[in-house]
Amino acid sequence: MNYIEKIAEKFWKEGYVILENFFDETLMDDYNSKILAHYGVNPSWEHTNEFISKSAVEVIPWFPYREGKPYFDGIDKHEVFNKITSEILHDNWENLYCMMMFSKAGSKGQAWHQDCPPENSKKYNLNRLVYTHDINDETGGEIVIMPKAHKAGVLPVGKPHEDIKGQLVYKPKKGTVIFLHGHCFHRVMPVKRDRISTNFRAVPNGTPEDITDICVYRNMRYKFSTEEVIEERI
Ligand SMILES: O=C(O)CCC(=O)C(=O)O
Ligand SMILES: [Fe+2]
Repeated sequence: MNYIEKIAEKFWKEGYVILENFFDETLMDDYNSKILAHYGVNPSWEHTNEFISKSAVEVIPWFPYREGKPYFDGIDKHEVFNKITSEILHDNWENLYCMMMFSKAGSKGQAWHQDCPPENSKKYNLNRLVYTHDINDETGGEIVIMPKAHKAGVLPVGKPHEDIKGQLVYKPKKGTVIFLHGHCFHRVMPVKRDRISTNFRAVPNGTPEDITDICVYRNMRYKFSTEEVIEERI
């Protein structure tokens, strides 16, 4: 088995795989500045207040490629990054979108969630998270992942941020990539300093474009396109 096959094998066993020092520092510094420049001029909040208070998610998303700003091809078109993706998702996988995320210092992070409903194990998104700055004790915003939860069905009902037995907490460094299955339970801890993360989401061939429209939280299912709670979970 070559190293790319080993990475994909680990992904399918655990629901995620973390690769440190994958992208070089100068590229990450450049991208981090470009992202900060965007939020500097456009710090508006894009979710409704009901969503923020109920979901315990405080993130401002930005989709640069949808705005004709393809500034991040050094990740998007990176050969090994995409080879690993092909090994995980097989032939004819597709880019879903590139999403930048910004959380203000003092914000809650993101509650436990699955990026899309887990009922059909063949319908899922692949998160390809790339960190353009270090996440550490000073920044907060650690990512918490429940290993093997991509095969665990639906996220249990409970408090949005409460610890789950078996969870693992990670502090990704600048240049780290996390390939994370969209059904695998994950959350982001409270943010102490302004936090950026980036997600080059991909999907297997034939996945509906709106696969991530409905997100599963411990207290609800939320539909972004209509800004509605479609299920209360109690
Ligand atoms: O920002 C992170 O570290 C994780 C974000 C996340 O949950 C996602 O992009 O699906
Ligand atoms: Fe997520």
